[in-house]
Formats: sequence, C-alpha cells, structure tokens
Amino acid sequence: MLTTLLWDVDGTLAETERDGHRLAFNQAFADACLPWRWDVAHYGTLLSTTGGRERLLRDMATRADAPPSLPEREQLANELHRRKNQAYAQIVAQQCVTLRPGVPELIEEAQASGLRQAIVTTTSRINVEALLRQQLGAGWKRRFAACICGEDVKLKKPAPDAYRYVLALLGLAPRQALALEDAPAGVAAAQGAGIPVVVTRSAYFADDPVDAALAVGPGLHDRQGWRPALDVHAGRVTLDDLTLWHSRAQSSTTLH
Ligand code: XBP
Repeated sequence: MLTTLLWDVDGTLAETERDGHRLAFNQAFADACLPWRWDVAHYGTLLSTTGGRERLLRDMATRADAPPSLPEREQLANELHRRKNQAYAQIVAQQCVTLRPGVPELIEEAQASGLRQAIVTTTSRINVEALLRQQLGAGWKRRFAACICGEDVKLKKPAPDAYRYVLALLGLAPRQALALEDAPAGVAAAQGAGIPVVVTRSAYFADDPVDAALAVGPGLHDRQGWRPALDVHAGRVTLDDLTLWHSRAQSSTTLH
C-alpha cells in the first residue's frame, strides 16, 4: 500500500537547471573573473554528472585554462560552488524558478489525504531550502516528513543512498513509497533502493530512456501524453492515478 510520496527536486518539483543553476554558475564564473560560460547545450551534457561541485570538476578536467593540480581545482570548485549557490538563492528569490504546474496541487492533495511526503535529492540543502521557502512559504518543512539532501549521503544519485536513507529514516518498506523523478540518474537511484518510480519529463531529460519507470509523462499538469495512457484526457494527474500505477508495482509491472 502506498503511504509515502518521495519528491526529487531539480527537474521534478521545478525546472531549476537551465535558468536557475546554469545561470548561477555563469554568475559565479563572472564574479570570479573567469571567462568560462556554460551555454544551454553544454550544461545539458554536464548534467549527467550529479552535484554542482562535481560538475565543476568534470568541466575543469577538460579546460586548458583550469588550475593544473587536483588540490587547486578542488579549492576553486569549492569557491565557485559557494558563489553559485549564493547566486542561485538570488535567482530563486526573484521568483525566476517556480514549481512546475500540477506540483503544488498534488502536494496539497497528498497532504489533505494524509499521505506522507518527503524530499529526496542530492542537491545541496541550502538550494532546496531557498527554493521551497520561496515557493511553499516559511512553513514548508512541516509538509515533509523528511528532507534528504546531498550532504546526507556519501554517494549522490544514481547511487541509491539517498533513497535508502529515507526508507531507513521513515521506517518504510520500498514498496510503500513512490518516487517522482525526471532524470535517468534519479530513476536508477530509486530503483536501486527497490522503490517504484513515476517520471515527469523535464526540459533536459525529455527523451532519455527511463524504461524501468511505472509511468512516464510530460508533467503532472497534463493527463495527455502518458505511458501507460490515462483514461480521461482533461485535467491534471491526481493521487488516484499515482495510487493506481503504484498498485501495479506490486506485481512488478513496468513500461516494458
Ligand atoms: C540535482 C543535481 C544538482 C543540481 C545543482 O540532482 O544534480 O547537482 O544540479 O545542485 P537531484 P548543487 O536529481 O538529486 O536533485 O549545486 O547543490 O549540487
């Protein structure tokens, strides 16, 4: 039986990457007087590395003008990541990044029906807090039974650590939960912990294979375009839809 919804953040709760984190990284480069800029396409390739600091190190490894030694690069990555997170908080405060349509409604519906909800991301806590305080108000934490972030785990997604941690923390069996994700790394992380997953496609992962998911669709705001198809073609995806998909997980049915 479904008792708990587990929300990924970047790409799932909100489209944070292209016009949030990416712009914030570019702001950090500019503030540090570095000529580096990440365009939309290049950032898309870097997104296969989870973790902003890890992403910086990956990019530096390909740049002739990056510091030559690993300790120097790590120091620079730490500094740029700190600046990036400050810039991200400013972008979020200006309401340039908002919850995806259908997300606030499902959070409300789940809360009203007594379902538990938790955040499971490997993004830095400071970024999650900035976004959710802005979008859900000062009392946002009360809506979630747990908020697992990058600092809580040794290995970021696609490792299952964040999902295993939330299961242990909330005393949940994997099949009591349902993860909402947008990216292959997140799907792999949830699956690695034995948790069924529903995928809402995001801008950067619009076509990536996510065959292990229970259902895949364009977003919670729209009942059209889902695999498996939803019966009524008007309105948003509801808790009843998620519950139905989740019940199929008991028999291990996926999109295959
Ligand atoms: C999202 C990420 C993060 C964000 C940037 O992962 O990979 O790195 O892009 O946030 P998840 P940080 O799917 O776990 O939400 O700079 O704080 O890492």
